[in-house]
Amino acid sequence: MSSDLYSVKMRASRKEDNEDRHISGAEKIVEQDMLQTICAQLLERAIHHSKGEADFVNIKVERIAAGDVIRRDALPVTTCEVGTAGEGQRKLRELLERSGLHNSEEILEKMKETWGMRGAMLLDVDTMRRLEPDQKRGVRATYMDAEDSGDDRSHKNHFREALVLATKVVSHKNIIGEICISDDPDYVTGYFASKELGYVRITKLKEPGCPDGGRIFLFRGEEREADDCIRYLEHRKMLVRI
Ligand code: PML
Ligand code: MG
Repeated sequence: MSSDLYSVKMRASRKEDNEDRHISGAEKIVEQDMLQTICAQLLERAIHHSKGEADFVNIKVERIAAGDVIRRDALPVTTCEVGTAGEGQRKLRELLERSGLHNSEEILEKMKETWGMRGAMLLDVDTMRRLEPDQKRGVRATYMDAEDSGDDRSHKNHFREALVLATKVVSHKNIIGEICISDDPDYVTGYFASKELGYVRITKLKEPGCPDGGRIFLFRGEEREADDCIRYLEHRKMLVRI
């Protein structure tokens, strides 16, 4: 019988002008014998971040039944090398068009509304309506991790974490793709992911030093299906084989 697992989540923030500014966040799903190590590593990561020092760190540990965890293979990965952010944006538009989204311009325009959100925008690609119950926060895809726990987890690996997230997100029947630009000022690589195209990295989607970024989950279906989709994104547990 397989033993239970633990979800560990960390978020760090700092008070600025009476508002909590998000500094970093991370999550893992691990076996009990790794708990202490993981908590220490996440704490280290919380207090040393390029966005500055945190004055509030929350580490949450929850036990989850092994039977509640879905396991999936990671999406196949390809990389698209581009020279400039403009070229990267054009590539992104092309991928949306290839996915049958002929309002790509309008969809990309929505990225301007994602800056500063803690979660992602859930966008109905046919009506262009935003489906998040709280539009300031957005929808948070959580409770997922890579399956191999032996790896070095001491610092953030943007790519691995994003591949895990994208694999979970696009596995839902109503999600036809995801667009992501990092909000980390030092990280300019972003991606488009979908069931058909896999995880397509684009090496430059913004200028270095730019703190803007965000995610859009592209939804297609009846609006009444959005609740189930949000429940899946925020609560179903998934381990991804990379
Ligand atoms: C983030 O965590 O800020 C988003 C990271 C995007 C990673 C893109 C990649 O390297 O494939
Ligand atoms: Mg980030």
